[in-house]
Amino acid sequence: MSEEKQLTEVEHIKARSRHLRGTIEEGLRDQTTGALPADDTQLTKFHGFYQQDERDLREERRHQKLEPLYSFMLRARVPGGVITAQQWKAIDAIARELTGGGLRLTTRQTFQYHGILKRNIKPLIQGINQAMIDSIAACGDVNRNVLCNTNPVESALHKRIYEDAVALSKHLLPKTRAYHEIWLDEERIANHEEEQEPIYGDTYLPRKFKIAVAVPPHNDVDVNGNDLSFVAIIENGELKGYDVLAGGGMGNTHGDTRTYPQIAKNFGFIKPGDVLKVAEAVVTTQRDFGDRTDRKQARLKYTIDRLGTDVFKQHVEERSGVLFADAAPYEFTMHSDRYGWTENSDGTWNLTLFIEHGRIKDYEDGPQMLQGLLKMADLHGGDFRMTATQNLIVAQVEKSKKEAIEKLAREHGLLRTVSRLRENSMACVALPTCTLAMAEAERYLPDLITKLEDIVSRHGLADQPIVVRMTGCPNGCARPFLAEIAFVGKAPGKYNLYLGGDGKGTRLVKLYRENIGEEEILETLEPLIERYSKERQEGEGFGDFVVRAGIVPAVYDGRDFHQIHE
Ligand code: SRM
Ligand code: SF4
Repeated sequence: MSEEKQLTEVEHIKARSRHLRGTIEEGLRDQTTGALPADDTQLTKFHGFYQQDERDLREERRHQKLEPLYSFMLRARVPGGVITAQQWKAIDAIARELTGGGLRLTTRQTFQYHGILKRNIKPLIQGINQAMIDSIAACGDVNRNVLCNTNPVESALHKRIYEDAVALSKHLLPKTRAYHEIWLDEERIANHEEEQEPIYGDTYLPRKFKIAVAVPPHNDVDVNGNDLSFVAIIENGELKGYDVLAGGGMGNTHGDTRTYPQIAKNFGFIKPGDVLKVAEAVVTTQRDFGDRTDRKQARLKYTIDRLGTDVFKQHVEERSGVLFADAAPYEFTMHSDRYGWTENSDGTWNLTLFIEHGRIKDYEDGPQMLQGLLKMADLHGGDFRMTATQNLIVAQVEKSKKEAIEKLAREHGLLRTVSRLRENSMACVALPTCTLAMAEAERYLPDLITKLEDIVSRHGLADQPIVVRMTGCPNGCARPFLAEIAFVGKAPGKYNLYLGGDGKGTRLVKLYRENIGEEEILETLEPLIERYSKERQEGEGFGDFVVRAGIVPAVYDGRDFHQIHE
């Protein structure tokens, strides 16, 4: 007889939460602690924020017999990453007044505030809402911020596609009024029993859910790392429809082969008007078939691998009433942002700024990045666009203002010449705020890149754009498993080294060395880079080279990801 599996604790918390209300309001009023009750910290994610504590100070506080220094991280919902200049001024003011200072652009085209004290959460949420930004469903077991190709003003078609991304985000928002009641003091629902969640149901999804919309040849949103992606198929300047990819994701646990990153599979082509129906059908299929007994098996990628692609597709077709046509061909050739100026179809200009690991602040003895961006917001009538690689575009700049914007960017350390290696690097937040970090990422990768720059320069490869990504644990927040070289934290100062992504985000890396420190990382990589400089074929990227040379095998299915390749 098979053992009956129990629902996870998070499922019970959601079920008894009265549509995400829990006891959040009571917890906010409790002044004896800087924390919220444990159950509520699961629910606040659906409202866009996480409880954290300053990990650098944990030991010291423990010695002083003080509770950890609790604070909160809030993530906004900004589909496609577009923020007006007015909104930028508002989020800047809030960063200064109510947070630990500064902003952090994320790998999903939005921004986070860190270091918010409990008493400041409500004023902060009210502040961003006044600026017409919210944080509903930025985290939690629901559809998160929807990604969209980041230069959407380049042509009228990009605008049309961006509108689909915004519509997806809106359509899949939870319908509970909990956020409006708790944070915005709006009228309370008299009878919660009558409140409906038509798409999600009372216990929402088994796990987080992520959507991206891409415009080939640019795969800046990493379509293969999302639960669901729509890849625009454009012919003769007309949007014909989308290829629908599903079942991508990054998270896994070191050494646990039941968990793995996975590449999304292409289920076929649909018409533009069918996007919302298909997205809803994918979401409800995952709602009904996702594993609610084990959060490590609950993502859509495992549901699809368990059900099989044919059965999954049949469910989606039946629920949506949309039949998938054969997948239309498309090709990605680019993975990262186009830095510097690009011209839009309406004659305005976009300036893409490299923001190292998304961190924007005024440094005591360094660049005044916030100041610079605030001055730009004052000057320009366009908007800002956050990219899925933690960078920022000053968008729709009139030609007459180009020079002034560029000057401000240079004066405030926002426009500097960096190597191709650095430009293509990405690291997650990790320490000191991330509760799950096993090693440094954002605070360490810049130094490691400097050392790798020496190596690539020694071998004449300074101009080579190699995609390097680092995360502090295998959850994969900087999508390392789609990079060409990936470092994934195992313990303080120790990383697993993975190789072999294709530089376009369509192939997974393979584990090459386990649990190594900086010295061994450099000793391992130098001979490989030297071989690459001597043996590579015309136009061949580093990831493609290590696969062709047999240094690691090509991985297109996450189930082949784990074993180390000697
Ligand atoms: Fe992430 C959890 C930061 C993108 C996979 N992620 C976390 C938490 C909230 C830690 C926690 O649960 O306590 C991190 C907060 C750190 C901090 O102090 O800010 C965190 N994730 C981030 C961000 C800020 C990284 C960054 O450097 O930009 C990104 C915010 C995105 C956003 O705006 O929504 C971020 N996280 C991602 C991505 C990339 C993506 O979505 O394209 C992934 C991999 C894709 C995927 O989901 O498979 C990702 N984060 C995870 C996971 C593993 C999920 C899994 O399936 O196993 C966790 C842990 C979890 O959910 O249990 C996690
Ligand atoms: Fe934290 Fe791990 Fe995500 Fe990095 S990858 S932000 S360490 S959860």
